[in-house]
Amino acid sequence: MSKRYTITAALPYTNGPIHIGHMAGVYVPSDIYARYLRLKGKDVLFICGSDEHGVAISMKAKKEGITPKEVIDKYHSIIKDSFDAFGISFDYYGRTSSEVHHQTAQEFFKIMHNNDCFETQTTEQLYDAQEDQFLADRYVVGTCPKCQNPEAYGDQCESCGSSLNATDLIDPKSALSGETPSLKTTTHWYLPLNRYEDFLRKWILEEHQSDWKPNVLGQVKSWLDDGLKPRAVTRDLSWGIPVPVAGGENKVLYVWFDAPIGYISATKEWALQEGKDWKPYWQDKETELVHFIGKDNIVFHCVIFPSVLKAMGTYVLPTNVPANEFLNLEGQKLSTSKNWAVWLHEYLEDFPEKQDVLRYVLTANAPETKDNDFTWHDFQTRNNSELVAIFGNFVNRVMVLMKKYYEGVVPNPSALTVEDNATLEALKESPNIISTLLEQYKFRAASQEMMQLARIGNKYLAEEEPWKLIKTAPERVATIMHTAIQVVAGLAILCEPFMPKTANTLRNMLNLGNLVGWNDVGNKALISGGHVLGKTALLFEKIEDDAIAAQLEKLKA
Ligand code: B3M
Ligand code: ZN
Repeated sequence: MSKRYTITAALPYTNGPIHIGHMAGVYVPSDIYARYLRLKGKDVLFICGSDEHGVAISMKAKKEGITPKEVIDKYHSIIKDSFDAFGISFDYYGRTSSEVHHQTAQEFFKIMHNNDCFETQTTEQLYDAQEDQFLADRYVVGTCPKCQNPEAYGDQCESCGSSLNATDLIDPKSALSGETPSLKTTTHWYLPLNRYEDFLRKWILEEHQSDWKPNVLGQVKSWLDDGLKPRAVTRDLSWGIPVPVAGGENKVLYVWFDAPIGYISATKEWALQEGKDWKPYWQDKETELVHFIGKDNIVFHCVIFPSVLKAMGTYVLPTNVPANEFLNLEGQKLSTSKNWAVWLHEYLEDFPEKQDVLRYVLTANAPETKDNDFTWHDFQTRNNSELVAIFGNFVNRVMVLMKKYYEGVVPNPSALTVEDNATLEALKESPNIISTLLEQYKFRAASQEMMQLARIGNKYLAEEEPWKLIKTAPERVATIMHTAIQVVAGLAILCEPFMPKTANTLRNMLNLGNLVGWNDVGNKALISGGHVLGKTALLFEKIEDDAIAAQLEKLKA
């Protein structure tokens, strides 16, 4: 394991709220990874922030009849509140409209410009005469020349992930007027990605062939096989970071040039706030940099941003980019514009205090290797038959019996049986199995191993039936209950990355404090005889059919 971890989560555009697709794809897995490493005692910096430039925001502003500034202020706080409510434990959540970010992005551009990392090209670009607006990025929609997706944008096709020049689109239409664009000459600065092909092929397809996910390697390989082309890193737009060199008047940095630099700016802002040095987290070879993103962001995090970092010369490159695929909802693509989504802030209104249920279900069904589907029926089933019937039931029975037989004071055990030892052996093995899976970014499987430990505890109690022995063999019961409470304590720690709220409740119920960490699970009695337990609290409750029916109604409305 490395000396230091810089973990980044994709900066959400502040043109709308966060939905379950964002959580499943990026924010829950990155938070699981950060929390796990902290529990292992590692030096972790978990960074995110709002992505506040780009055409998507200008279009939202135009649609709502407000300014881009009003749009980003509105959604920056909605998004930040959602992350806080769901326990997404960023060490710092910044925003790319900040002064530090503008300076950092402009500094990157100036250094690269002075080192001849760019080429300038005067070309004919798509233009909407009626709106007097050049049409780049989401200002233009057309057919993707690679995969024929009819809804590709000027800079990217979200279906096949390709990064495009607007003039590549087949049958382009202005997203502003719906008209077919004309052409108008303009000059931009281009990042000649072709210069980085050999470096990218060696770094990714050779050095990381074995530890990067196949879906990521596949996309990168297809672009490299096609040959990389220069990509414009400036735009004829008014909303964005001004181009800081002569000739850059009325032009701004392309949002995907500036946004990933936002990870570094946010690190600087964190360091300023904490009185720390930001450089080791981005410029020390011992730092492990991991980018958590959705698959539509792979080209920017595996090709463009690494090329920028390479050009800058003093930065580390990501050791992994474990991109997830997409989550669908009730069999259809999540869609902000069609309001076919489960918005986090609305989920909390309907299911207050049930953040961990959603975190667990989105992890158990995460689209880690292929697109996956979220259904409300599955949400209900996982809650009722796993969280309530196994995890919650096991913990509750142990706590109730501890109270009933011992006034909440853990008894001392006597001789252990084969069954007791088998259960304690499973407890000892569980953290290692989960660690291996988490360090391979297999969060889905890791969550099921955590649930398996609860299953083992539940089964142990059901088979040992202490309630039948309490009169005839009280010492045996004391041993069973001492064994069972070790499993409950293990769960309190092992469930924390996945369900932090539940872990906190459990730690309080057990009076476990914060001294116990991941490495202690299974290696010593987490709770010894004489330990006074806290008050029992309900961890989960059944979700009834009518609550699910109401969600389906709402979705279809
Ligand atoms: N905001 C795209 C997205 O939300 C973009 C991510 C930026 S990460 C530097 O999918
Ligand atoms: Zn495509």
